[in-house]
Amino acid sequence: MKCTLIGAPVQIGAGRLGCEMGPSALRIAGLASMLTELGHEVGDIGNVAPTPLKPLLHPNPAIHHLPETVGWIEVLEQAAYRESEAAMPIFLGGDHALSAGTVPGLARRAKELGRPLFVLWLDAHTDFHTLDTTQSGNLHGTPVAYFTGRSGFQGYYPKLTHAVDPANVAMIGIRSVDPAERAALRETGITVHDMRMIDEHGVGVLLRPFLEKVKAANGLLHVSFDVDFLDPSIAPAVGTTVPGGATFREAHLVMEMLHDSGLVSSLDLVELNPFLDERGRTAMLMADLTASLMGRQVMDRPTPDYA
Ligand code: DIR
Ligand code: MN
Ligand code: MN
Ligand code: MN
Repeated sequence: MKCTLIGAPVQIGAGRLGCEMGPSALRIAGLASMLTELGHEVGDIGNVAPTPLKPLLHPNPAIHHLPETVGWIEVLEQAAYRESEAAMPIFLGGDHALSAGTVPGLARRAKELGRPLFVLWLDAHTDFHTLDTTQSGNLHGTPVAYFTGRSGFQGYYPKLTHAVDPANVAMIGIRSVDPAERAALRETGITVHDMRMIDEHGVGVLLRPFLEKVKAANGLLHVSFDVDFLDPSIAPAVGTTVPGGATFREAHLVMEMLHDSGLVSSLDLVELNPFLDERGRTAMLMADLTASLMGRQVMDRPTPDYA
């Protein structure tokens, strides 16, 4: 398959700096050559840069870097729309605010193809705040609310051309939800599989019906993969670690099932903060997981050496 790497060095959406180095670390971890070895045709358009800043002030005093975030959303919406025409775009983040750009761009593409867009959100967090409800003011906590069309962004984030139907969004790995997010999630059709459900049923059992739904609808599937989906013991390089995350095998199984489904049409790799990493081990794990998503089998996988 043809895939295109797109660096999105967004860091102002998170609470601490460092995600700007994420695209470099993922490239240095060897992502492109891993995908080439799997038989894919890999392009890399380098990093994109945000559109020029427009002054914007929101009444919520916690919010920081709103104009910068909007600049990233604008450029990434265009990049996602453009790059999804001829190849599978793989966005190298960058913090999760970038998905407020990539997902709407992919939704515009899906609409043009007459197919529904589905989103698999792999994260410890639901990122379901509006500009009014965020208490941290870290705008990486807002993309899902925005791209599913919740109100509370008008006049600030760009006007959405096509919202994603909340019934087409599934979240897996959830274990840190703010009260305002929880209340709002109850009102939507978003599927939330928290860690307790993974413990009890196994991640494969939870993922399979969602994949079947995408297939039955002839949908496109976007995967948004936040490093903190993973347990911090295997993935320390993220600013918002939460104990009790997905294990090495749970994460690989998700990727392997996604590959077997043949449904994935785009991918975000987000929240990697190389400043917090241990000699690149989280970057290498994210690259290896991407290789699983792109077809590497257990029996082919080199024994990892993340030490
Ligand atoms: C928290 C943390 N819900 C917030 N969100 C994070 O700041 O809104 N998302 N870390 O990835
Ligand atoms: Mn996130
Ligand atoms: Mn997260
Ligand atoms: Mn959040």
